[in-house]
This record gives sequence, structure tokens and C-alpha cells, in this order.
Amino acid sequence: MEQFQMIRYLDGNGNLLNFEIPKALSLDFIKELYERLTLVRAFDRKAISLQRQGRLGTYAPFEGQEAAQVGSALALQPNDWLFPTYRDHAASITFGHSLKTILLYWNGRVEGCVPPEGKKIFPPAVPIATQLLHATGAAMAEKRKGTNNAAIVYFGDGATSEGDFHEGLNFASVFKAPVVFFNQNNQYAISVPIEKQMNSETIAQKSVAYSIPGVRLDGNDIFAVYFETKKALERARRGEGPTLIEAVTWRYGAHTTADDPTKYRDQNSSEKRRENGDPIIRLERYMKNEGIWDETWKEEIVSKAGKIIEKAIEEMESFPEPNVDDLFAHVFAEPTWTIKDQRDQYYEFLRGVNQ
Ligand SMILES: Cc1ncc(C[n+]2csc(CCOP(=O)(O)OP(=O)(O)O)c2C)c(N)n1
Ligand SMILES: [Mg+2]
Repeated sequence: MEQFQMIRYLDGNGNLLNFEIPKALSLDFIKELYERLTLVRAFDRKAISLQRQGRLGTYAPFEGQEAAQVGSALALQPNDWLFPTYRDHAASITFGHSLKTILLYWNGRVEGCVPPEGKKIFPPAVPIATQLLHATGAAMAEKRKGTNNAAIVYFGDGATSEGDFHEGLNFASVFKAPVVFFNQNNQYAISVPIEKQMNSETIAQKSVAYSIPGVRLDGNDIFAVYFETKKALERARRGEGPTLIEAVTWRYGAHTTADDPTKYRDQNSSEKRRENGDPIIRLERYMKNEGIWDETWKEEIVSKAGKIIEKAIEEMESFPEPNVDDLFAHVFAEPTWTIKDQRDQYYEFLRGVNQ
């Protein structure tokens, strides 16, 4: 697709390509990017390890997708909305969620859905693509209220085959809602590779049907992600409506800890992608090329990340025991008779177990 060439600011060797790089690229900012990427990757690996030790429930890893999530979330303003899926903890953390909250979520705790005071972060959407409608609605509401706030919504390649994707884009286009549709094309929907899922060559081209801009970028290039998302958000704030961004990326690991990817793909070739595609290695190469790399600093931030993660685990593990009512309390504003019935049955079951 001529029209949807992949946008890159940095090549695999960390060289800047022919793009005007805005002034925001200060040394501090570049270091912040690297530090954030390092933290979320270490967190992701630790979460898998906790799940394997029986200290965390099923977990959805995002290793490989860090630049797409961190770069896009950093482009937001504090009063914007963020609608994540079950794989977008790096985006949520970057926008303000604590690591403890993310861990509580994966231990099935309702407290894991509560954003910090004043932050508009939705609970992760597990039903695929439903969040595109929520984000469009929130953005339409902001527009009606006359604010300057925008929304970003994350979703995968598989989600673009759902009706909700099309409904969301159509509504947002018609009502010029200030929303950025941020697709992470990690090329798999569980075990289904993208070529078995759709005949479209790109996801960005799906924007044509709704007469909105479509941007295809290298999702492992944090500069491209950050600056292109920023542009889309600015466009939204100017009242020009939504943008569809396709960030092409890759998940190295399993769909979730309940999945065995070796059953449907060659995990050795997945690992080989690190050589030229890895978002963190690429930024590190850029910093080395620019002469701004400092090995001692790297050791410091790795050790700092480890401490932050250990503290979050301690907080999660010392959290008070859950209240059984939480399971039933948040389904509807007022519980229906079916929910009440299930709650009673569950209490009866617990009485039997405890006898
Ligand atoms: C409506 C709905 N249908 C099916 C599922 C089961 N399911 C969970 S994840 C997933 C694949 C989603 O793939 P993609 O949108 O590419 O996101 P990724 O997991 O790759 O981040 C499916 C089909 C679901 N959660 N919701
Ligand atoms: Mg996918």
C-alpha cells in the first residue's frame, strides 16, 4: 500500500532517518524514555516469574511492545483518557498507574482497576474491541463539554476484525471525536497470525473507509511512536477528529501465561527479532551513536527498577484479604436477582468448605 508506508525515525542500528526531529529530544527526555522502557520490561519479566511461582494469577505479557506503549502514553496530557486492554500495562504505568495496582489486577482484585486520584484510566478491556466504543463516547462527551481533553484507546490486530472496531471508528469520524485509535499490530491474535485473519495488507488502510487519517509506523521505534501520537492528539484537540495509528510490533512471548506459543510458531525465530527489531536495543544503539551512553547510569537505573518492583510486590502481597462481596458488587449498580442468587450460593458453598 503506497499510501501507508511505514514511518520510521530510527533504524534498527539506532541511526536517525530523514525526519525533522523536534526539539523535545533533550538528553533528559531520551534518558527518561530509556529508563521507562527498562522499568516496564523488568516488571513484565517479574510478573511472569511471579505467576510461575503461584504468586500471581494468569498474566498477559507485553515484552517487545514497550516502545509502542510507553511512547504513546507519554504523548498524552494529564487530563486525557486512556483505555487499555489486558496487555497494555506499560501504557497504564506510564500514564500514572502504580505497579502495585497492576499486580493487584492480575491477582483478581477489584482494587486493581482503580486509577490514581484524578487520572482517567479505564479498567483493562478483556472483551475484544469493546473499549473503542467507550473511548469514542468519552471523547464525544469531552467535545460536548467544550474541554481540550482527548482519549487514546489501545487494541490489537485481532480487534480490527470485530464489529466494535468499525462502529467506534464510524461514530468518531462522524462526530469528529477527539480520540486516537492506537493499534498495536503484534501480528498475532492468540495463535492466529495476521495473514490468516485479514486480507488487508495494512491496518492503517482501514482508516480510508471512515475518511480519517491512517498512520502506519514502526511500533518498536519510540521516537516515531511518541511524535506521531503527539501529532494525532494535537489534531484531535484542534477539533479535527480521530486518527487511526497502526504501530507494527511483535510480542516475543506467549499470549498469556496460560498459552504455549511453541504449539503455533517457532519461538527461536521470535527471539531472533531482537537483533534488529528490539525497541530497547534500538534506543541504546542510538544513545551510543550519539555519544550519550553511560554504562554506570544504566546499572543504576536497572538496580533502581528492581527496587521499585520489589516494593510493589511487597505492597501487593501485604494487601488485606479480599471481600467476597467484591465479586458480585460491581456487576450492576443494583444487583439483579440472579446476582443475589449466585452470591447466596457462593456463601453457602464457603460455609461448607469451612466446616
Ligand atoms: C469478544 C471477544 N472474543 C474473543 C475473545 C478471546 N480472545 C482473547 S484475546 C484474543 C485475541 C486478541 O488479539 P489482538 O486483538 O491481536 O490482541 P493481542 O492479544 O495480540 O494484544 C481473543 C480472540 C475475547 N476476549 N473477547
Ligand atoms: Mg495481536
